[in-house]
Amino acid sequence: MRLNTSVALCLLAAVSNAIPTPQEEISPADLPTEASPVETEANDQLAQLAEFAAQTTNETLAQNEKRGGCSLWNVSVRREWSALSKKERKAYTDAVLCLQSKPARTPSSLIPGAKSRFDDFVGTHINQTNNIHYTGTFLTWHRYFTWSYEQALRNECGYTGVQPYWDWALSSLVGLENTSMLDGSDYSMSGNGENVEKVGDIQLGGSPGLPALILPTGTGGGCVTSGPFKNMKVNLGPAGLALPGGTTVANGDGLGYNPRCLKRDLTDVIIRKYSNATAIANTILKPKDVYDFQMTMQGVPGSGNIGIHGGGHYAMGGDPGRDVNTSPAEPLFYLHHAMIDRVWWIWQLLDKSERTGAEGISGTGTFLNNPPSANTTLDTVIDLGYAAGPPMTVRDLMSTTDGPFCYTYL
Ligand SMILES: *[C@@H]1O[C@H](CO)[C@@H](O)[C@H](O)[C@H]1NC(C)=O
Ligand SMILES: *[C@@H]1O[C@H](CO)[C@@H](O)[C@H](O)[C@H]1NC(C)=O
Ligand SMILES: *[C@@H]1O[C@H](CO)[C@@H](O)[C@H](O)[C@H]1NC(C)=O
Ligand SMILES: *[C@@H]1O[C@H](CO)[C@@H](O)[C@H](O)[C@H]1NC(C)=O
Ligand SMILES: *[C@@H]1O[C@H](CO)[C@@H](O)[C@H](O)[C@H]1NC(C)=O
Ligand SMILES: *[C@@H]1O[C@H](CO)[C@@H](O)[C@H](O)[C@H]1NC(C)=O
Ligand SMILES: [Cu+2]
Repeated sequence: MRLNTSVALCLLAAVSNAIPTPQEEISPADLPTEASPVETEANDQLAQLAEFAAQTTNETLAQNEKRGGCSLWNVSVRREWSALSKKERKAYTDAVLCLQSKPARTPSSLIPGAKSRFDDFVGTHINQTNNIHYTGTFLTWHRYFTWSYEQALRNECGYTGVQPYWDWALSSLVGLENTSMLDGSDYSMSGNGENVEKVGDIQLGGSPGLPALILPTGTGGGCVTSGPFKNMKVNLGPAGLALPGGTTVANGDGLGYNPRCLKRDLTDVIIRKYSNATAIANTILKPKDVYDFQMTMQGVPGSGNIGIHGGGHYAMGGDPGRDVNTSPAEPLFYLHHAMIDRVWWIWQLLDKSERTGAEGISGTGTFLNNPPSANTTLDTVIDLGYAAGPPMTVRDLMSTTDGPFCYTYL
């Protein structure tokens, strides 16, 4: 039987009632061009920029659907920790604990300290540290790494949610320990470390010839004693751990077995100074090419600014929070890098064709090109070793929806 017109119209009306009223379309002309120095205003600007990125991504998804690819119906939407329900938060930390309980795939002859699937990721990062920071692969490598970790949680530990991110602007506004992510409850990512005596500041040596950068210590410094990760063991490292008093320690190459507690030294001063809403908005709005963008984000050596990337890492503090090589042994690493990826995603979508193609890559395969190495190109291969596979070209990792990935951000 054919639907008669009035029934069809009626159904249509019912359907359109069920769809939330679409938000006002944002045109590029409406977007801010300069970050507001007022944090709350900059935070609103960020919301608008993210909305624009989501809108642009969704237009692509609607086109992809016709081609049978990643679509509005199956795209995963990554959200801020505070936007998850308690149940969703617990499901996430349970999956992380599960990954820490699964046997490693890395042969112990290669990385003796890798004892779990979680450690496979840490070991890969330690092994490649000098080839993935201040390189042409920084953004794509960490995008693929974070995505692979999310897939491991889903495929190996029964997690059905998506990778949450850490909005630093929120921490800057309310204080780290006042966020649901770090309040130490059973539904958090655990809280601060025990408050222990700390003598002296943190000094980052930087490259030879550059002045040391001084960072204050925070309100913890000892073992994490609350929340899901209170019994967690950090197995690998340290490989380049900055300690109060200006020293840096390493346990050989950091690949040996060295079980110890997870330490944190939450430092509001650092998140406020380097990763506030104005700093994030500036990182998105000022750089017009990817060289500038990734340098601003990681901090221009010698500038005295560690960038929004350094801000998140050093605000966690502790061990391995302050260890460039071993930092993925801190479960917060993946929420931090999801935010790095989100900021990049927002920046990319301000000029999609340019910034997801060859023009969106700059740099070589070595830390500040030292020692000199070949330029990174769309054909450069990224290999996550025993953590995950398969090796992928940079080309495949430039978009969160047009290649093998299928995710977006709220
Ligand atoms: C984009 O699509 C996702 C997934 O369907 C949806 O959750 C989100 O609200 C959409 N955002 C915009 C700005 O349309
Ligand atoms: C989404 O659905 C499309 C079409 O069915 C499929 O090609 C694609 O692999 C799916 N992506 C994910 C992540 O499920
Ligand atoms: C955390 O919240 C409390 C209560 O609102 C407030 O007194 C405190 O200053 C906040 N901490 C920070 C670091 O902002
Ligand atoms: C916010 O970040 C910028 C850039 O790092 C910095 O110059 C400014 O002082 C920060 N704001 C506050 C309130 O610390
Ligand atoms: C590598 O990139 C730099 C900077 O963009 C450029 O000047 C140089 O010519 C490139 N080298 C090669 C071999 O393509
Ligand atoms: C470490 O990296 C090198 C290449 O940079 C690779 O050949 C080697 O297999 C890696 N080792 C592990 C344990 O992943
Ligand atoms: Cu890294």
